[in-house]
Amino acid sequence: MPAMQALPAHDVERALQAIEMDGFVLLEDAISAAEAAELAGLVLSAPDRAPGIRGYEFVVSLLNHDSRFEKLVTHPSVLELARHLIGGRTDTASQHFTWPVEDQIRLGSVDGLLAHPGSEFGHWHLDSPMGQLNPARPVPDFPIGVNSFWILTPFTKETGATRAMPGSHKLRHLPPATNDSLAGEVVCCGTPGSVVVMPNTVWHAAGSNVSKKPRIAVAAFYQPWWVGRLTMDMYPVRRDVWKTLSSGAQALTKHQLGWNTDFHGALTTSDEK
Ligand SMILES: O=C(O)CCC(=O)C(=O)O
Ligand SMILES: [Fe+2]
Repeated sequence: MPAMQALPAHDVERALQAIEMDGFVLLEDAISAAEAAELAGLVLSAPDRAPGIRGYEFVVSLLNHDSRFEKLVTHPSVLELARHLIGGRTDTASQHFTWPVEDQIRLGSVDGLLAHPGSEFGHWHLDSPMGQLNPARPVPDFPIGVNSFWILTPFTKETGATRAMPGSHKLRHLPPATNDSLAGEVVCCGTPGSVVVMPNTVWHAAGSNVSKKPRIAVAAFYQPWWVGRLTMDMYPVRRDVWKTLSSGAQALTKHQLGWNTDFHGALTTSDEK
């Protein structure tokens, strides 16, 4: 079974090469195992859930639950990769406009990815907005978002680790509409505290958790400064919470303060399930 490339968390240069070659990369031990365990517990106690496939829940809007999640979203290597992949130009010479460097990437969402024991295989997809584009047209050859999947409990085939297709970022079309295994897929195995960085040009799908424990991850999704609220299930950080965040996390989420909060979609709280 082929594996994804795994690198020390500080090695941004080689991580970019791995992303260029395969589409995604694992940064190992980007936070400590103890921090991962603490955050896994906080995902389990977070109240706002949106259902996924059977046995699977998105635990939405984690910064509103606990500001300790800002440790993930402001991780310097992940930010550097996101900035490189989707940030604006930093040279002023050939552009008639520029955008402040510190505002070139923004956070779309910070959600827990909770695959309970017995969860089903997820569907192969590209993250928003690629799946909303015209499927009869080529997928852009540049990303319009970068996801980071923080591994908080062990990711193995048995626990339902995310599956991903190396090289799919160069295919320029959507994956087949299936949740079956695809030839050439890799299972994104990793230990708690590691993070998979994956631009939204990469085919991927959740695995099925056949273990006895929940599989817990956090997805922090970064967008370029020229992209707005992609879906109504991206929930904004609350203003009172935003005021308590670090300046780095504030810069990444400030745009969300303008998002309408009247719409709550299929959001439920755990005592309403
Ligand atoms: O939970 C997983 O393994 C995948 C989740 C996913 O694809 C996503 O949140 O975009
Ligand atoms: Fe996804």
